[in-house]
Amino acid sequence: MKKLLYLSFSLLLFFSACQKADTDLTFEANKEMSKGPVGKVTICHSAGDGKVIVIQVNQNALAAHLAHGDVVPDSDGDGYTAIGACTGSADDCNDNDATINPGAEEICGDGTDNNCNGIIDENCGPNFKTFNIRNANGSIFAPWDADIILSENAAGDGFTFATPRGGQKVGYGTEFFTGYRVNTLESVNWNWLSVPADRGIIPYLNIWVTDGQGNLAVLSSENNYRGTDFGTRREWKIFEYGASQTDFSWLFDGRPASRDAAQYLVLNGRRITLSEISDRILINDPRWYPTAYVGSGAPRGGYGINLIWGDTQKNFVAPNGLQIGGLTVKLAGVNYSAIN
Ligand SMILES: [Ca+2]
Ligand SMILES: [Ca+2]
Ligand SMILES: [Ca+2]
Ligand SMILES: [Ca+2]
Repeated sequence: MKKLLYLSFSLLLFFSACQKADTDLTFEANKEMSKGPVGKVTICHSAGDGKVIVIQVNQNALAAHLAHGDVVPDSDGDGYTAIGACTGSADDCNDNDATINPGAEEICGDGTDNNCNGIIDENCGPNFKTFNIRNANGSIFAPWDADIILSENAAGDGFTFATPRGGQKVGYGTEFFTGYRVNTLESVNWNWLSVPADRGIIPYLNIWVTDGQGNLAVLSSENNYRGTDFGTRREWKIFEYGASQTDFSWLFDGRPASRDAAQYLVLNGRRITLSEISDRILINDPRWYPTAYVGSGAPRGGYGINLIWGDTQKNFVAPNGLQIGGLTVKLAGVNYSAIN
């Protein structure tokens, strides 16, 4: 009995010293109260000698224990205990978010390691696909010229294009980024595997965009944008625009914008960067676009971001045509590798 009295007194002192638990801890305690078993919470208790032991405490004592440095091993209640926890699975890489744990599915494009395997957005690369745009005779319909060589590589991160004639046009596009803010697009990069004789030519970059209010356009880069920073690059042309033929203020929350004689998009007298475009402007699915506004040289299909080769024969007549691999797109700080 004497021993029990001593223990009770010690516990009283212990908890008296912890009465000023903050509201967060009280919230934690309340959250833990809602879990079973009734009235008890499992914690990793710091024994004071460097050791940590698993104990169960009453819920109304939890806040005091937390204030002393004890921890709830599964603080978000998703069934997985925190990495380094004294009990349980000890593999929850974010124990403050119940949607993140080793049993969760990886969510693409959120920049988060949802399934705690140490890799952010694995198997989430954009699936680019090859497609034909135009024959040498200007037709935009199949059958395509039989002498066009167009094939994607096995890894799905690049393709080969070759042709003996001018006028033809092909593309490599993805719908993966549809719905993303265009001003978060940072760069597009790849490895040259075969370069035509005219090294100045690179595939055009076309980005379909909309404000969701009926305004549509294609933003395009035709010079050497490969690997450059779209947040500072000021060479963005505008094409295939719809109802608005001259006024591009919709891209900039009403600020006056226009297209200059060289087809570049201009804001307040200066060529724009992608980062200057309004948060409201999203990468778009071209299938929304009225056919009347789309020229015969524009990419079709459901590909909001496209790399376009074509027009001029000399661009593609190197012995192996033009080949790229290792295509990547960086958006909102995440580097996406193209995959199949
Ligand atoms: Ca957890
Ligand atoms: Ca978690
Ligand atoms: Ca992951
Ligand atoms: Ca993710």
